[in-house]
Amino acid sequence: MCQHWWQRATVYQIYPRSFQDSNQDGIGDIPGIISRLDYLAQLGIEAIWLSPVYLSPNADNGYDIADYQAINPEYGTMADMDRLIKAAAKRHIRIVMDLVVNHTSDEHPWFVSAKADPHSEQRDYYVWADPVDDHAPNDLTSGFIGGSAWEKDAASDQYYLHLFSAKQVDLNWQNPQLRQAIYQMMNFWIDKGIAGFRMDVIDMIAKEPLKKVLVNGPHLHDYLHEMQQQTWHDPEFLTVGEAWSAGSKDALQYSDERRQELSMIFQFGHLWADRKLGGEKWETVPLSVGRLKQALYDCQTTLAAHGWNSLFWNNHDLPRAVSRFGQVGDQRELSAKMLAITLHGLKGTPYVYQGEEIGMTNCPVSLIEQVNDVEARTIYQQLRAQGDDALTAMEKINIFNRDNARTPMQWDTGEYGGFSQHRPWLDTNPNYFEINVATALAEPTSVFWTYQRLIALRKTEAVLQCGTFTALDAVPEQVIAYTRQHEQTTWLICANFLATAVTVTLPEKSARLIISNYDDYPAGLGTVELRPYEAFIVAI
Ligand code: TEU
Ligand code: CA
Repeated sequence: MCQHWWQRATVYQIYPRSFQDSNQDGIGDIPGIISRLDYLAQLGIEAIWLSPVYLSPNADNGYDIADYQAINPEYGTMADMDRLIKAAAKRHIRIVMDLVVNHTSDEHPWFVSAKADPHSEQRDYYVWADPVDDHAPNDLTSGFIGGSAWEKDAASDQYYLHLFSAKQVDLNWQNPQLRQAIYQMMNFWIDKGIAGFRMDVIDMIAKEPLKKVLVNGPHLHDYLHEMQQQTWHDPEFLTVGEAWSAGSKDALQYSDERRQELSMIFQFGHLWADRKLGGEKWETVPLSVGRLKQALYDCQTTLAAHGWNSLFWNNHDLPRAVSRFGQVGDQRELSAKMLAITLHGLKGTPYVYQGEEIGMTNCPVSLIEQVNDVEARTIYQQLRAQGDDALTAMEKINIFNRDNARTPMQWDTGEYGGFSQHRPWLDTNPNYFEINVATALAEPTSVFWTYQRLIALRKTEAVLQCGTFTALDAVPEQVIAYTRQHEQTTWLICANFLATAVTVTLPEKSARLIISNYDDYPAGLGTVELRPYEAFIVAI
């Protein structure tokens, strides 16, 4: 058995705005989540990563926090939050809060007083710099709006930094009082009985913007160790940092238990396998299964002895996995199950993003007015300004528009997919009539039951939890095949990533089926013809 609960558990991410509306205003909320806990218990997940529910003007749907210790009234009250923690615990589900401490909203009282008074105690909680030759201090740009990351404050004639939207102001982690204020806030939540934090863009907190160092600042790991010491301390507490910049060696630094920093990070290396390297967000290339497995394997091997992996295909910022790496036509269910089997066979903590377990798909739109995502909207304006016509710009937007993952959860065939009786804040994917929870639960061969089984296996099978990973190298490029081995048990995981059949040579051994996405599976191993998107786990 692996030591920590989070090494034996599967985490489920909830994007609260889109999960379940309880009071029919078209916006998902905390009571809505509570009403769906039995469903989550049936799926078998043991923790919920809850995207932000804090007070926020929603410039970036909650990733712009105005009060870390208050709940956004759209989502409910602090009493609802306490109820959620308790009701979840009754079902052996723990709550992991989203911690967004790289920046706050410009409406946070810290920033309000920092801006109002250059001598206020909070001034230095943020990053201020004097103009250079009457211009911004340097040419840093904001990832979201493309323009300068520096905003001028006319009253003080200084600039402040915002690496995301202008309403997401970067905090200055070099200030020890700021760090203490953050730790105090974290302890408030820990005292409430939460079981972990997911840490937004944690690789950016130690930035040194005047030196143009944005990620992996020199003191990053000092801050994380200090945070660990002054807040959760207990290695049973789950911490997962979002680190777009991290390669496998960085992942090891964050998660090596001897360093007492984080449990694990989200590393994104495998998600470049269908993107032009160094290209724009919409510059796709045909999926290279070779690059995909190399990135996954690299993390498996580098983190084998110390450290820990997170396993995920998608989240609230990314396209839906089945649309991206599988197929949304006839083979949607087959390919969604293949993706699940491939990922859940690996060593690490699996994360399931709401709707993934029923194979929800991207939701392309034709008009920019239908887009909510702040990032997609601003990039659209830039593309148009650079000369793209509306159609071309929308084609690009549809590739990365974060709304793809944020359409309301599809519960049943009722109006608005059972999410609400009111028109939702973001339109429901029109395919809800076919793809929804009620239909999936009623169909024993649905994607849902594959996830349910994989999640159950993770709980009980030591080989899945801590078995050694070994890649099978001599397989065709389109095949991902590896073994996991623990004491006397060896499992072989094998997946065909394409819709074309392929022959693969596997070890000549007798095999006992654990799970497959076809009704039957090769009776014996050896030379095997894998059918389209075929995937299985066998004990050998
Ligand atoms: O995302 C971090 C991040 O780098 C994003 O800009 C990401 O690259 C982009 O959305 C992909 O298209 C985190 C949160 O997950 C995201 O929702 C927030 O908007 C962002 O931080 C700012 O808090
Ligand atoms: Ca609501």
